[in-house]
Amino acid sequence: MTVQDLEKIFLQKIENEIKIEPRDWMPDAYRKTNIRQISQHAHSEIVGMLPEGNWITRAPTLKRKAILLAKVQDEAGHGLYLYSATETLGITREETINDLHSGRAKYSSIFNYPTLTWADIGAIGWLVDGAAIMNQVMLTRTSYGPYARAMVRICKEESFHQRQGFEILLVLSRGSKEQKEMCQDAINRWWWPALMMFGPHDKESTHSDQSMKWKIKRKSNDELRQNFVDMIAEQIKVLGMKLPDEHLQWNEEKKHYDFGEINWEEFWNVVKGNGPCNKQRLDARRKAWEEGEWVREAAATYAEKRNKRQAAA
Ligand code: BYC
Repeated sequence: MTVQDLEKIFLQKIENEIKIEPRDWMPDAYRKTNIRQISQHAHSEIVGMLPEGNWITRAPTLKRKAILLAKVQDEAGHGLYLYSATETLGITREETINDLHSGRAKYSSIFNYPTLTWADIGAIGWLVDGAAIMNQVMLTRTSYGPYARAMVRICKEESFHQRQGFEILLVLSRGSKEQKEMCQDAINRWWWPALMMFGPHDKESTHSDQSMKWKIKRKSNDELRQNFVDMIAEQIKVLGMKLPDEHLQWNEEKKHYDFGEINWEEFWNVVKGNGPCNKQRLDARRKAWEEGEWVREAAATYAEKRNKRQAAA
């Protein structure tokens, strides 16, 4: 079969909503785009554990601590499914992780902001996990099978995360004057970075056109961002708080909320490594990798010995 024939079969599968599986022929660029996106997603899950992990020892009650601990562990699980999905595309875990540590691979800009108060844990759950779900629900229908299947479970867990975040803010919003202020302050600081999670405007997005054709992405960056604004603009009414955007207003004609412009200079600055916590996050990941060396060695030695024992038996 010629490459043209193989490509035709591949495109027919995409057209007919048949998932592409690891052993199927796929264009090199499709493989590369998936490796890029899935591994960056995996890195985001793992780096995303850091700002929240920062509050495990300071959660206000034992119950809150247990919930936060479970949530952070869920993120590790998400990283695991996603690194495994990346491996099905023919790249090793070591290579993807090296790309993160060397700064070659990106992770979501959002995790380069600090968590200053307990209300930030609420804002992350509500806004950051909320934005993540908005994006990831469409990814349950992405064309690469292992990625789509990983997303189904991840979305279920993320929706629990979002509710726990909203509940933290709901309690604070009904609390003392100081608690209300803390709640508003966290919303003020996380709102714009959460909107940045969806990536550049469609017209500036390098990969969108091709990714939409291959059905890796099903909705555009701007479309998802608009859906998110529409959802949060309603939910914030329950909290009795305000979103920090004077342009936010219901547009009856468009049946959407209008909203202000993102500070793109800030976005690209953070993406390029100059956000408030970029260095701290990468240093923490590199340290964890170095300190985990003995665990990887022990596991590999155990597996090798067990294989030899089984072969001899
Ligand atoms: N941060 O052509 P574009 C989570 C990069 S959190 C950093 O539109 P694409 C979690 C982009 O990579 C969320 N970089 O790209 C929640 C590209 O650069 P490269 C993680 C960004 O891929 C709570 C360039 O800008 N979710 O899971 O078509 C706790 C041009 O962009 C960002 C995912 O990763 C950004 N915000 O669309 C713990 C979802 N935005 O790669 C964890 C999967 C853009 O050419 N990913 N860039 O060097 C996606 O859906 C897509 O990759 C994006 C971007 C929508 C993010």
